[in-house]
Amino acid sequence: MSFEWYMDFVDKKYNPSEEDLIALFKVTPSPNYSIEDAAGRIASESSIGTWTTLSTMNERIRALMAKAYEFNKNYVKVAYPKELFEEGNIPQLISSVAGNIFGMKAIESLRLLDIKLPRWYLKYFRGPQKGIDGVRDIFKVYSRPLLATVPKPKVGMTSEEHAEAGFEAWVGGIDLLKDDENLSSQPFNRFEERVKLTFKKRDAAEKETGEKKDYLVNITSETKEMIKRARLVRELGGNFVMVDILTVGWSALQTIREECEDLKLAIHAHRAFHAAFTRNPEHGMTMLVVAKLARLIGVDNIHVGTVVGKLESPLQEVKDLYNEMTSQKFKGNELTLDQEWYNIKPTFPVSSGGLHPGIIQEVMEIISSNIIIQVGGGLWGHPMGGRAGAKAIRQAIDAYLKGVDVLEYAKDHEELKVALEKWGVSKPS
Ligand code: CAP
Ligand code: MG
Repeated sequence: MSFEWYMDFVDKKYNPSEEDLIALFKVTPSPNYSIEDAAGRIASESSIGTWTTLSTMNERIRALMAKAYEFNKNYVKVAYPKELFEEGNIPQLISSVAGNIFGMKAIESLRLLDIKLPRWYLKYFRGPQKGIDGVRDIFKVYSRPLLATVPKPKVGMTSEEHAEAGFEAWVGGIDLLKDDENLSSQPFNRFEERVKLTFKKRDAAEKETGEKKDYLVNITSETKEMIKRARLVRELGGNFVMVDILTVGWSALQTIREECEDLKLAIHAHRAFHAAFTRNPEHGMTMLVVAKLARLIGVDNIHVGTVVGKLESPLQEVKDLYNEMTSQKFKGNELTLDQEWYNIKPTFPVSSGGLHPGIIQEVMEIISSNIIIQVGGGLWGHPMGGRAGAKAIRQAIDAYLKGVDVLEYAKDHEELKVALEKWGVSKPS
């Protein structure tokens, strides 16, 4: 139609500059629309355009047009000029390359696969404060996965019960106690009481074991409240806060990152809510994009999936997430883009969700032993209790690191034997 100008945003000869931000999309046009029709709309609506030509256009603004420039089957790359993005503003980035475009009628489904963040953009973010090495330095543990557990039932315990569960798990061999994603400050377990009691138990467990123990304290709440809660964690001698990064939002995460710089607190990123928009292979945004932005803002740990556990986490997705979080130079493939991280520290991948002593070895084989492993039900469901559950997990890890099959190792490790009698090597769903 004469008033349309979407094809002005398609240029297959365009050669992106190093300063361009590149987005890779999987595009399914609606019936009667070509891939170019769809791509032109994506580039237009996510940069300067709208549905019709405009009397207010001029040459300076034309220079800001995004260009759909590379087409490979349903995969389209769009290049965005630097000036489209505000320095240091993640919400604005998402509102651009992951905003209105998902609702365009000419597009049946759209998935933002990856974003290549240019070097100039990275400069405006801190990245992780501790990173993998810094988190490991807290525990002085370098040759095995760090171990975390969430007291289960995931909410319902009183503060006293929560703190007691922490003591049992820490003495059994867990490094990190973790609040569950939906535990904040409920009537039966108020934040301040839980944190004070639990850190007292943490000190007792350190005394009993002679090992460093710590606590991933879920501060998820309204932003000013999160700052208050983070300050209490620091006051009580903690080194970590946990944030449900997607339910608090990007702006709040950026604020908390600034606060944690001053408080010297590491951030554990829980990704609850991600599957609402990352799981559909045809529509939404990949967890890779979420994880890259979280690393850029500066979370120290982030959940990446298990492949073998109860929550959907496909092998390639987990491998890409692990590599993108731990490398300084990520090599892209058909569904991902190259990414250099320069001086942004790596983020510690966390594998969690339906794990138990019988399948921990598979997680380390598939992903790596340089991870944080969280085991909730697979520890608190142990017939001999939480302390034995923790021991069983440490025994399963020891077996792997010694190259011994877990069934063999269980022959002379009681806690592991009992765990395998209950769960075997089953994969929960
Ligand atoms: C795991 C968990 C975690 C999930 C999150 C839960 O408990 O505490 O929140 O791992 O998923 O509430 O389910 P279990 P992901 O160990 O008892 O399964 O790590 O994929 O973000
Ligand atoms: Mg949980």
